[in-house]
Amino acid sequence: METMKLPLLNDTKKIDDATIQSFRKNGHTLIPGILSREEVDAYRNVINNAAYKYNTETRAMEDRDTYGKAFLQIMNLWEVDEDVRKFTLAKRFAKIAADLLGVEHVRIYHDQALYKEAGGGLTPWHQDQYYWPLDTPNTVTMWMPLIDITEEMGMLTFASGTHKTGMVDSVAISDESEKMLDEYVKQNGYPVTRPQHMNAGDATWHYGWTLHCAPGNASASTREVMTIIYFADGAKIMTPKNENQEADRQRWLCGTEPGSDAASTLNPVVV
Ligand SMILES: O=C(O)CCC(=O)C(=O)O
Repeated sequence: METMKLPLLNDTKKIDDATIQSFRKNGHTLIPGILSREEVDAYRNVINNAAYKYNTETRAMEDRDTYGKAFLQIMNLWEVDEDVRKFTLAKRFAKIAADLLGVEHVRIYHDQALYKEAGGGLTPWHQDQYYWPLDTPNTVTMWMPLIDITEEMGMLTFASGTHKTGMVDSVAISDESEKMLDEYVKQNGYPVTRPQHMNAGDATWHYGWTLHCAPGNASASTREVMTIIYFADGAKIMTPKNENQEADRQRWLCGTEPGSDAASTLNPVVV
């Protein structure tokens, strides 16, 4: 029944050239109003149901490490929930990803719901692509709040221009990455910026190499965010550089051999 009522997101929205240029220069951009209020409300319901159904975190906040305190992380809901599938495989989002990257076709890497609970901790500085055994820098994450959010709910925060360097340090998201990469950002004078406010259905977009972090959630509400990671079609799988990349190769690329196209059944072309 629910399925019948969901708005389909298979039309496309044109992104202006200034937004594309700013994304490529700074490594991130904010695009407002990708979903209407009605659309985001419908998918918020769907994503919330799936996220809480598949969440496996049960520890009290004080018993978690820094990564665990940062958010509930519920991954690849499109694989297990046919309504979330309509969101993650939506052409409206994928076409924006392709236009930002300047490519014809993009594939899905994975989706993840990132719910920063009330009182949840900071998200340490990190680079997403440290985790990904992909041979292209043409990767992008869409980060979309499902409710209106302010800075103090854990707004995503970027160090502009950091995507141009590739891997800064071989460090996973942790207290260590927070310390090392914070120093790196300060020492190199990268501008640090975040939106003050985002409406539900707006989204930020960042390259896989863009350094980013988020403050803790000082509000009384959970910061409900859904993310989708895309990469340019034609990318190949690299020999994993660390054990996290090997785990990703197994999980998100179905164990496909290094040197092959990154094109497993979990990586459909979406546009
Ligand atoms: O939601 C957050 O706090 C962090 C998000 C993030 O690191 C990402 O989407 O790449």
